[in-house]
Amino acid sequence: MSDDNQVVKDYQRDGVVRLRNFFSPEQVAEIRTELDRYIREDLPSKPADARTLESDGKTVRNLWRLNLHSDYFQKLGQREEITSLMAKLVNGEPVLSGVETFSKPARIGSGVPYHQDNAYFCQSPPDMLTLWVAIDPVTVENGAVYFIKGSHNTNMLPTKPSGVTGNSIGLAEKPTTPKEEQFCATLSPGDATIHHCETIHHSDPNQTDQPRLGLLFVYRGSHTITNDELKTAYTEAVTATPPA
Ligand SMILES: O=C(O)CCC(=O)C(=O)O
Repeated sequence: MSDDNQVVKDYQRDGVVRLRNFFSPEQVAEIRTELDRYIREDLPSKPADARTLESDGKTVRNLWRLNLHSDYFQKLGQREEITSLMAKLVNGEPVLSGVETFSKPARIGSGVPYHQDNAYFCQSPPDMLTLWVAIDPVTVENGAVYFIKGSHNTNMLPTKPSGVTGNSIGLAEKPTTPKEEQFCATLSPGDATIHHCETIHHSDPNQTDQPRLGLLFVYRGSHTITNDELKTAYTEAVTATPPA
């Protein structure tokens, strides 16, 4: 079985898969340099919904819409070696619909409530996913993402507005799967995970001195369409706690 076929098999079964050395150390270094440059030189002139800040009002929690705001990240997300794998996972022509960061800075990085991404993406069929690439080491202590394997098979669960800036909608009920039984995605720089848009996941605040920067690429199959019911719930939540 080729590597890609194994990834497809694991992804379909579990709704999440970890890929070691997805980007080389050189690519990771280049991405970090470009993110730093973007924040310093470009972000100040971008609209408010290009980022979410942490509670200190100055540290970046998330960069949003980098595919629209940056040629570099748009091109990176469209590289053939990436999109050829994405095509197999979204069951069709992959459309790059987002590039963003979950930066989780040292000491101040906030948590992410239990959620399914399709509460934000609102797509039917749910042929949509996130490729999450570690730029920093990701450890249990600095806020690794926890996934509930197989939860992409449970359809969409009831949601409620979370009141969390940057993650406005979450699950109405905390899942019963204990944390010890969840998949904790510890990663080295350059490693990645791919998760289905209905896989339940969450992450804790970062109370360590080690930052935990992740760069995310979101893809959907070109055949997906907006689900009005999901969109209504999302609009209510994001209106209460913009921008995402
Ligand atoms: O990076 C994190 O802590 C959470 C990421 C997340 O929620 C997502 O990829 O949808």
